[in-house]
Amino acid sequence: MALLLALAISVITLISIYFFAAKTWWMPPFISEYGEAYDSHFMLTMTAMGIVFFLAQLGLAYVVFRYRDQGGKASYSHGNATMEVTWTSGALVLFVGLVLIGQHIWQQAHTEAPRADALRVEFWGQQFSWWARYPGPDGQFGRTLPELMKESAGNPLGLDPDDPTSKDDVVMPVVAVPVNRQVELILRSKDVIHNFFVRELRLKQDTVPGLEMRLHFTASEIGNYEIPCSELCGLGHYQMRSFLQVKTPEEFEQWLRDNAPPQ
Ligand SMILES: [Cu+2]
Repeated sequence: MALLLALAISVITLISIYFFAAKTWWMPPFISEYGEAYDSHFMLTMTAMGIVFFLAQLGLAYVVFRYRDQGGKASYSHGNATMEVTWTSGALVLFVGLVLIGQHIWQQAHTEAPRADALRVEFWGQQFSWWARYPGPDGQFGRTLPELMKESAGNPLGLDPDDPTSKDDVVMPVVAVPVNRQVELILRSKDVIHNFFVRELRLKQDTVPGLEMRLHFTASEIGNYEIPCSELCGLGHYQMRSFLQVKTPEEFEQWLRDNAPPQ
């Protein structure tokens, strides 16, 4: 019985490792400047954790077999302090080390200043949809007032009609961007914490009510990419999604004009 269990553990371990090594279920190809560094850091993490996983499961299989029931009396063990300290500090070094190696990728997208000519777009999360806002020809985001937020009145973000800079703001349920141009995304939330996640950009960031979370990226492939909300935000969370549409510069400008509010 113990031999069978040890074998089952080993076989399940090998099958799991095979699916990761063969990349059976994997991320789609990346389309942002962070992709290469992100993917190599991801592989480093997976390899390090894969080795730990393999050794730990092998150890488990060995112990199951080695200490199988042989009719003797069980004895009490108080554990081994040296070994406890060794693998706890080993795990600490591994986790902190991986964070230190990878943090420059996060830093590039979040704390480095965007280029002066970057396209600024606000992206708002709400239960349970997304809204993108463009500043329009005047380049300025108009004032928004919470008491004016009303979807049925066609004003989901509460644009203030008394503010002249809000008159040309474009509000859309999807976010379109021109290819190969830097975009500064300003993430906001109307209610609870949501999460902006585009696998192809290799970017993921919470949207927090009351805060403006900024990040920037340059999309290099034309296409339509899903934005599933990735923070459990309520009953309708499962259907909260939008799309990132990467277009040619001409198509993008046309799209902006087509969706501009009537003047
Ligand atoms: Cu959400």
